[in-house]
Amino acid sequence: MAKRQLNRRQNWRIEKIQGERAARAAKRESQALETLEGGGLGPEQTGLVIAHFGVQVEVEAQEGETSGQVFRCHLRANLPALVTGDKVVWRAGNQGIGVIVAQLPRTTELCRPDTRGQLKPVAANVDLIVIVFAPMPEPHANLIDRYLVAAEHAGIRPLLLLNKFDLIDEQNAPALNALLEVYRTLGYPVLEVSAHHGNGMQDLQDQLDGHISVFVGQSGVGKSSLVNSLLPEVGTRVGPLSEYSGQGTHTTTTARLFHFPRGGDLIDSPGIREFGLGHVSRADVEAGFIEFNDLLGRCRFRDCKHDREPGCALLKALEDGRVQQQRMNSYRSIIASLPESSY
Ligand SMILES: Nc1nc2c(ncn2[C@@H]2O[C@H](COP(=O)(O)OP(=O)(O)OP(=O)(O)O)[C@@H](O)[C@H]2O)c(=O)[nH]1
Ligand SMILES: [Mg+2]
Ligand SMILES: [Zn+2]
Repeated sequence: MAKRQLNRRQNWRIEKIQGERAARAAKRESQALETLEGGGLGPEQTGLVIAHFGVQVEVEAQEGETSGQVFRCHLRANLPALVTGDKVVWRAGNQGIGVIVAQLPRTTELCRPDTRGQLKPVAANVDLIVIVFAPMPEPHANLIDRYLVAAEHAGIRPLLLLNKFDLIDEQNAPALNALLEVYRTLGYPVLEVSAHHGNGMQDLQDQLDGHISVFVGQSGVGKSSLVNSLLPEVGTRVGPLSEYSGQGTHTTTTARLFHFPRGGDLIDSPGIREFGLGHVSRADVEAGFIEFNDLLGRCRFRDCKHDREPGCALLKALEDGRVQQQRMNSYRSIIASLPESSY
Protein backbone atom coordinates (compact mmCIF):
# COMPACT_ATOMS: atom_id res chain seq x y z
CA MET A 1 0.00 0.00 0.00
CA ALA A 2 2.69 2.45 1.11
CA LYS A 3 4.75 1.52 -1.91
CA ARG A 4 1.88 2.08 -4.31
CA GLN A 5 1.17 5.48 -2.83
CA LEU A 6 4.78 6.44 -3.16
CA ASN A 7 4.73 5.40 -6.82
CA ARG A 8 1.62 7.40 -7.45
CA ARG A 9 3.19 10.40 -5.84
CA GLN A 10 6.37 9.88 -7.85
CA ASN A 11 4.37 9.57 -11.05
CA TRP A 12 2.49 12.71 -10.22
CA ARG A 13 5.76 14.55 -9.61
CA ILE A 14 7.25 13.30 -12.86
CA GLU A 15 4.17 14.37 -14.79
CA LYS A 16 4.22 17.74 -13.06
CA ILE A 17 7.88 18.28 -13.90
CA GLN A 18 7.36 17.22 -17.50
CA GLY A 19 4.33 19.48 -17.81
CA GLU A 20 6.27 22.42 -16.39
CA ARG A 21 9.17 21.74 -18.71
CA ALA A 22 6.84 21.67 -21.75
CA ALA A 23 5.15 24.87 -20.58
CA ARG A 24 8.55 26.59 -20.17
CA ALA A 25 9.58 25.46 -23.68
CA ALA A 26 6.31 26.79 -25.13
CA LYS A 27 6.78 30.08 -23.29
CA ARG A 28 10.37 30.45 -24.53
CA GLU A 29 9.13 29.68 -28.01
CA SER A 30 6.38 32.29 -27.91
CA GLN A 31 8.76 34.89 -26.41
CA ALA A 32 11.26 34.22 -29.20
CA LEU A 33 8.43 34.59 -31.69
CA GLU A 34 7.31 37.89 -30.16
CA THR A 35 10.84 39.28 -30.23
CA LEU A 36 11.17 38.26 -33.86
CA GLU A 37 7.82 39.69 -34.88
CA GLY A 38 8.63 42.90 -32.97
CA GLY A 39 12.01 43.24 -34.67
CA GLY A 40 10.58 43.76 -38.12
CA LEU A 41 10.40 40.76 -40.37
CA GLY A 42 11.28 40.52 -44.03
CA PRO A 43 8.64 40.06 -46.75
CA GLU A 44 6.71 36.83 -47.15
CA GLN A 45 8.53 34.30 -49.34
CA THR A 46 8.37 30.60 -50.16
CA GLY A 47 10.67 28.03 -48.61
CA LEU A 48 11.22 24.30 -48.27
CA VAL A 49 11.32 22.48 -44.93
CA ILE A 50 14.52 20.41 -45.01
CA ALA A 51 14.56 19.23 -41.38
CA HIS A 52 12.34 19.28 -38.38
CA PHE A 53 13.25 19.63 -34.68
CA GLY A 54 10.29 19.43 -32.32
CA VAL A 55 8.93 22.97 -32.23
CA GLN A 56 11.26 24.41 -34.88
CA VAL A 57 12.10 23.60 -38.47
CA GLU A 58 14.95 24.30 -40.85
CA VAL A 59 13.82 26.08 -43.99
CA GLU A 60 15.72 26.56 -47.20
CA ALA A 61 14.93 29.87 -48.89
CA GLN A 62 13.64 29.35 -52.41
CA GLU A 63 13.61 32.89 -53.75
CA GLY A 64 15.46 36.16 -53.58
CA GLU A 65 19.12 36.73 -52.84
CA THR A 66 19.20 34.26 -49.95
CA SER A 67 17.83 31.46 -52.17
CA GLY A 68 19.44 28.16 -51.14
CA GLN A 69 20.40 29.40 -47.67
CA VAL A 70 19.08 27.62 -44.60
CA PHE A 71 17.20 29.36 -41.78
CA ARG A 72 15.98 28.00 -38.50
CA CYS A 73 12.32 28.98 -38.18
CA HIS A 74 9.82 29.33 -35.39
CA LEU A 75 6.24 28.36 -36.12
CA ARG A 76 3.30 30.71 -35.71
CA ALA A 77 0.61 29.25 -33.52
CA ASN A 78 -2.22 27.26 -35.16
CA LEU A 79 -0.09 25.91 -37.98
CA PRO A 80 -0.60 22.22 -38.77
CA ALA A 81 2.29 19.81 -37.99
CA LEU A 82 4.98 20.48 -40.59
CA VAL A 83 7.28 17.78 -41.91
CA THR A 84 10.38 17.53 -44.06
CA GLY A 85 9.46 18.20 -47.67
CA ASP A 86 6.75 20.73 -46.83
CA LYS A 87 6.58 23.93 -48.82
CA VAL A 88 5.89 26.97 -46.67
CA VAL A 89 5.50 30.72 -46.65
CA TRP A 90 7.95 32.31 -44.19
CA ARG A 91 9.50 35.64 -43.24
CA ALA A 92 13.12 36.19 -42.33
CA GLY A 93 14.03 37.77 -39.01
CA ASN A 94 17.57 38.63 -38.10
CA GLN A 95 20.57 36.33 -37.55
CA GLY A 96 19.42 33.46 -39.71
CA ILE A 97 16.16 32.99 -37.83
CA GLY A 98 12.68 33.22 -39.32
CA VAL A 99 8.99 32.64 -38.80
CA ILE A 100 6.75 30.23 -40.68
CA VAL A 101 3.53 31.98 -41.64
CA ALA A 102 1.69 29.31 -43.64
CA GLN A 103 1.94 25.81 -45.03
CA LEU A 104 1.38 25.38 -48.77
CA PRO A 105 -0.76 22.46 -50.00
CA ARG A 106 0.93 19.06 -50.23
CA THR A 107 0.91 16.98 -53.41
CA THR A 108 1.45 13.77 -51.40
CA GLU A 109 1.68 12.81 -47.77
CA LEU A 110 3.20 9.66 -46.30
CA CYS A 111 1.67 9.05 -42.86
CA ARG A 112 1.92 6.55 -40.06
CA PRO A 113 0.51 6.40 -36.54
CA ASP A 114 2.84 7.23 -33.65
CA THR A 115 3.16 5.09 -30.52
CA ARG A 116 -0.12 6.51 -29.18
CA GLY A 117 -1.97 5.73 -32.40
CA GLN A 118 -2.07 9.38 -33.51
CA LEU A 119 -1.63 9.79 -37.24
CA LYS A 120 1.57 11.64 -38.07
CA PRO A 121 2.85 12.72 -41.47
CA VAL A 122 6.39 11.42 -42.11
CA ALA A 123 7.30 13.28 -45.30
CA ALA A 124 5.48 15.59 -47.70
CA ASN A 125 5.51 16.02 -51.48
CA VAL A 126 7.57 12.91 -52.27
CA ASP A 127 6.86 10.95 -55.46
CA LEU A 128 9.00 7.88 -54.75
CA ILE A 129 9.17 5.74 -51.59
CA VAL A 130 12.36 3.71 -51.47
CA ILE A 131 11.76 0.77 -49.12
CA VAL A 132 15.23 -0.23 -47.94
CA PHE A 133 16.06 -3.63 -46.46
CA ALA A 134 19.21 -5.73 -46.07
CA PRO A 135 20.47 -9.22 -45.22
CA MET A 136 21.27 -7.80 -41.75
CA PRO A 137 19.13 -6.85 -39.82
CA GLU A 138 16.96 -9.66 -41.14
CA PRO A 139 14.18 -8.35 -43.39
CA HIS A 140 10.50 -8.73 -42.52
CA ALA A 141 8.25 -9.31 -45.51
CA ASN A 142 5.33 -8.06 -43.45
CA LEU A 143 7.00 -4.69 -42.91
CA ILE A 144 7.70 -4.36 -46.64
CA ASP A 145 4.06 -5.19 -47.38
CA ARG A 146 2.92 -2.57 -44.88
CA TYR A 147 5.00 0.05 -46.63
CA LEU A 148 3.57 -1.07 -49.97
CA VAL A 149 0.02 -0.65 -48.63
CA ALA A 150 0.93 2.82 -47.30
CA ALA A 151 2.52 3.73 -50.66
CA GLU A 152 -0.54 2.62 -52.65
CA HIS A 153 -2.78 4.42 -50.17
CA ALA A 154 -0.77 7.65 -50.48
CA GLY A 155 -0.53 7.32 -54.27
CA ILE A 156 3.28 7.29 -54.17
CA ARG A 157 5.34 4.95 -56.37
CA PRO A 158 7.46 2.42 -54.42
CA LEU A 159 10.94 1.09 -55.19
CA LEU A 160 12.30 -1.91 -53.27
CA LEU A 161 15.98 -1.64 -52.46
CA LEU A 162 18.09 -4.47 -51.05
CA ASN A 163 21.22 -2.88 -49.60
CA LYS A 164 24.36 -4.64 -48.24
CA PHE A 165 24.56 -6.84 -51.32
CA ASP A 166 28.09 -7.65 -50.11
CA LEU A 167 26.62 -9.53 -47.12
CA ILE A 168 24.77 -12.06 -49.26
CA ASP A 169 26.24 -15.52 -48.73
CA GLU A 170 25.28 -19.14 -49.33
CA GLN A 171 23.30 -19.24 -46.12
CA ASN A 172 21.03 -16.24 -46.58
CA ALA A 173 20.86 -16.18 -50.39
CA PRO A 174 17.93 -18.62 -50.84
CA ALA A 175 15.59 -16.72 -48.48
CA LEU A 176 16.60 -13.33 -49.88
CA ASN A 177 16.17 -14.44 -53.48
CA ALA A 178 12.76 -15.89 -52.65
CA LEU A 179 11.78 -12.58 -51.05
CA LEU A 180 12.95 -10.52 -54.04
CA GLU A 181 11.17 -12.91 -56.39
CA VAL A 182 7.86 -12.28 -54.63
CA TYR A 183 8.04 -8.57 -55.47
CA ARG A 184 9.50 -9.01 -58.95
CA THR A 185 6.59 -11.33 -59.75
CA LEU A 186 4.19 -8.60 -58.65
CA GLY A 187 5.89 -6.16 -61.00
CA TYR A 188 7.46 -3.91 -58.37
CA PRO A 189 10.85 -2.45 -59.27
CA VAL A 190 13.61 -4.09 -57.22
CA LEU A 191 17.27 -3.04 -57.00
CA GLU A 192 20.20 -4.73 -55.24
CA VAL A 193 23.02 -2.46 -54.13
CA SER A 194 25.91 -2.10 -51.71
CA ALA A 195 26.47 1.31 -50.17
CA HIS A 196 29.90 0.11 -49.05
CA HIS A 197 31.14 -1.50 -52.25
CA GLY A 198 29.27 0.65 -54.74
CA ASN A 199 27.52 -2.17 -56.66
CA GLY A 200 24.30 -1.02 -58.28
CA MET A 201 24.66 2.54 -56.98
CA GLN A 202 24.64 4.09 -60.47
CA ASP A 203 21.34 2.30 -61.23
CA LEU A 204 19.95 3.69 -58.00
CA GLN A 205 21.11 7.22 -58.84
CA ASP A 206 19.42 6.93 -62.25
CA GLN A 207 16.14 5.97 -60.53
CA LEU A 208 16.37 8.89 -58.10
CA ASP A 209 17.44 11.67 -60.48
CA GLY A 210 14.66 14.19 -61.00
CA HIS A 211 12.42 12.73 -58.28
CA ILE A 212 11.66 13.61 -54.69
CA SER A 213 12.34 10.37 -52.85
CA VAL A 214 12.25 9.21 -49.25
CA PHE A 215 14.33 6.34 -47.84
CA VAL A 216 12.31 4.30 -45.34
CA GLY A 217 12.86 1.02 -43.53
CA GLN A 218 14.11 -0.62 -40.35
CA SER A 219 16.93 0.96 -38.38
CA GLY A 220 20.35 -0.29 -39.48
CA VAL A 221 19.56 -1.28 -43.08
CA GLY A 222 21.91 1.45 -44.29
CA LYS A 223 19.66 4.34 -45.38
CA SER A 224 22.12 7.00 -44.22
CA SER A 225 25.07 5.01 -45.62
CA LEU A 226 23.30 5.08 -49.00
CA VAL A 227 22.90 8.85 -48.69
CA ASN A 228 26.63 9.17 -47.98
CA SER A 229 27.48 6.97 -50.94
CA LEU A 230 25.24 9.01 -53.28
CA LEU A 231 26.21 12.40 -51.81
CA PRO A 232 29.67 12.01 -50.21
CA GLU A 233 29.88 15.72 -49.26
CA VAL A 234 26.84 15.33 -46.95
CA GLY A 235 28.58 13.11 -44.37
CA THR A 236 25.43 12.21 -42.46
CA ARG A 237 25.77 10.09 -39.33
CA VAL A 238 25.84 6.29 -39.62
CA GLY A 239 25.62 3.90 -36.67
CA PRO A 240 26.66 0.28 -36.07
CA LEU A 241 24.25 -2.60 -35.51
CA SER A 242 23.86 -3.68 -31.91
CA GLU A 243 26.34 -6.47 -31.15
CA TYR A 244 23.84 -7.98 -28.81
CA SER A 245 20.70 -8.05 -30.96
CA GLY A 246 21.98 -7.51 -34.51
CA GLN A 247 19.40 -4.75 -34.87
CA GLY A 248 19.95 -1.11 -35.85
CA THR A 249 20.63 1.44 -33.14
CA HIS A 250 18.31 4.28 -34.29
CA THR A 251 21.09 6.60 -35.36
CA THR A 252 19.11 9.01 -37.54
CA THR A 253 16.63 10.90 -35.37
CA THR A 254 15.07 13.39 -37.76
CA ALA A 255 14.13 13.27 -41.44
CA ARG A 256 16.40 15.48 -43.55
CA LEU A 257 16.22 16.51 -47.19
CA PHE A 258 19.21 16.64 -49.54
CA HIS A 259 19.45 17.90 -53.13
CA PHE A 260 20.97 15.99 -56.04
CA PRO A 261 23.24 18.06 -58.26
CA ARG A 262 21.37 16.94 -61.39
CA GLY A 263 17.92 17.70 -59.96
CA GLY A 264 15.74 15.83 -57.50
CA ASP A 265 15.73 15.54 -53.71
CA LEU A 266 16.24 12.74 -51.25
CA ILE A 267 14.87 12.52 -47.72
CA ASP A 268 16.69 10.28 -45.22
CA SER A 269 14.30 9.21 -42.46
CA PRO A 270 14.80 7.61 -39.03
CA GLY A 271 14.51 3.81 -38.99
CA ILE A 272 11.38 2.36 -37.45
CA ARG A 273 10.57 -0.56 -35.20
CA GLU A 274 7.17 -1.22 -36.65
CA PHE A 275 4.86 0.39 -39.14
CA GLY A 276 1.32 0.58 -37.86
CA LEU A 277 -1.50 0.87 -40.36
CA GLY A 278 -4.16 1.97 -37.88
CA HIS A 279 -5.22 4.76 -40.23
CA VAL A 280 -6.30 2.70 -43.20
CA SER A 281 -9.49 0.67 -43.63
CA ARG A 282 -9.84 -2.96 -44.56
CA ALA A 283 -10.71 -1.86 -48.11
CA ASP A 284 -7.53 0.27 -48.24
CA VAL A 285 -5.43 -2.73 -47.18
CA GLU A 286 -7.06 -4.87 -49.88
CA ALA A 287 -6.42 -2.14 -52.45
CA GLY A 288 -2.78 -2.05 -51.29
CA PHE A 289 -2.27 -5.68 -52.37
CA ILE A 290 -2.12 -5.06 -56.11
CA GLU A 291 -2.53 -8.72 -57.02
CA PHE A 292 -6.00 -8.67 -55.40
CA ASN A 293 -7.24 -5.97 -57.79
CA ASP A 294 -8.80 -8.31 -60.32
CA LEU A 295 -10.17 -10.61 -57.60
CA LEU A 296 -11.99 -8.24 -55.29
CA GLY A 297 -15.72 -8.31 -55.79
CA ARG A 298 -15.60 -11.79 -57.29
CA CYS A 299 -16.17 -13.75 -54.06
CA ARG A 300 -19.52 -15.52 -53.64
CA PHE A 301 -20.38 -13.48 -50.53
CA ARG A 302 -20.27 -9.73 -50.73
CA ASP A 303 -18.89 -9.43 -47.19
CA CYS A 304 -16.36 -12.24 -47.72
CA LYS A 305 -13.44 -12.02 -45.27
CA HIS A 306 -11.35 -14.33 -47.51
CA ASP A 307 -10.82 -16.57 -44.53
CA ARG A 308 -12.45 -19.92 -45.24
CA GLU A 309 -15.65 -18.90 -47.03
CA PRO A 310 -16.78 -21.11 -49.92
CA GLY A 311 -16.52 -19.47 -53.34
CA CYS A 312 -13.80 -17.04 -52.22
CA ALA A 313 -11.91 -15.69 -55.24
CA LEU A 314 -8.81 -14.90 -53.18
CA LEU A 315 -8.57 -18.37 -51.67
CA LYS A 316 -9.00 -19.89 -55.11
CA ALA A 317 -6.21 -17.66 -56.46
CA LEU A 318 -4.02 -18.70 -53.53
CA GLU A 319 -4.66 -22.35 -54.37
CA ASP A 320 -3.78 -21.72 -58.05
CA GLY A 321 -0.61 -19.86 -57.13
CA ARG A 322 -1.84 -16.51 -58.53
CA VAL A 323 -1.63 -15.10 -55.01
CA GLN A 324 1.56 -15.95 -53.12
CA GLN A 325 1.32 -17.53 -49.67
CA GLN A 326 3.69 -15.00 -48.11
CA ARG A 327 1.54 -12.12 -49.29
CA MET A 328 -1.62 -13.81 -48.04
CA ASN A 329 0.05 -14.22 -44.63
CA SER A 330 0.96 -10.53 -44.62
CA TYR A 331 -2.54 -9.53 -45.63
CA ARG A 332 -4.02 -11.58 -42.79
CA SER A 333 -1.61 -10.25 -40.22
CA ILE A 334 -2.26 -6.64 -41.26
CA ILE A 335 -6.04 -7.13 -41.14
CA ALA A 336 -5.74 -8.76 -37.71
CA SER A 337 -3.81 -5.72 -36.46
CA LEU A 338 -6.36 -3.13 -37.59
CA PRO A 339 -8.52 -1.50 -34.94
CA GLU A 340 -11.85 -3.32 -34.79
CA SER A 341 -13.80 -0.32 -36.09
CA SER A 342 -12.20 -0.56 -39.52
CA TYR A 343 -13.42 -4.13 -40.21
N1 LIG B 1 28.39 -4.62 -45.17
C1 LIG B 1 27.71 -3.51 -45.37
N2 LIG B 1 27.35 -2.74 -44.32
C2 LIG B 1 26.64 -1.63 -44.55
C3 LIG B 1 26.26 -1.23 -45.88
N3 LIG B 1 25.55 -0.09 -45.78
C4 LIG B 1 25.49 0.22 -44.46
N4 LIG B 1 26.16 -0.69 -43.73
C5 LIG B 1 26.36 -0.67 -42.25
O1 LIG B 1 25.10 -0.81 -41.62
C6 LIG B 1 25.09 -0.10 -40.38
C7 LIG B 1 23.90 0.83 -40.30
O2 LIG B 1 24.02 1.83 -41.27
P1 LIG B 1 23.17 3.20 -41.25
O3 LIG B 1 23.44 3.87 -42.55
O4 LIG B 1 23.42 3.96 -40.00
O5 LIG B 1 21.67 2.61 -41.22
P2 LIG B 1 20.28 3.44 -41.20
O6 LIG B 1 19.32 2.66 -42.01
O7 LIG B 1 20.51 4.85 -41.60
O8 LIG B 1 19.87 3.34 -39.66
P3 LIG B 1 18.93 4.38 -38.80
O9 LIG B 1 19.44 5.76 -39.02
O10 LIG B 1 19.12 3.90 -37.39
O11 LIG B 1 17.54 4.17 -39.29
C8 LIG B 1 26.43 0.65 -40.31
O12 LIG B 1 27.31 -0.11 -39.50
C9 LIG B 1 26.89 0.66 -41.76
O13 LIG B 1 28.29 0.73 -41.88
C10 LIG B 1 26.67 -2.07 -46.97
O14 LIG B 1 26.39 -1.82 -48.14
N5 LIG B 1 27.37 -3.20 -46.65
MG1 LIG C 1 20.16 6.62 -40.63
ZN1 LIG D 1 -13.15 -13.86 -50.47
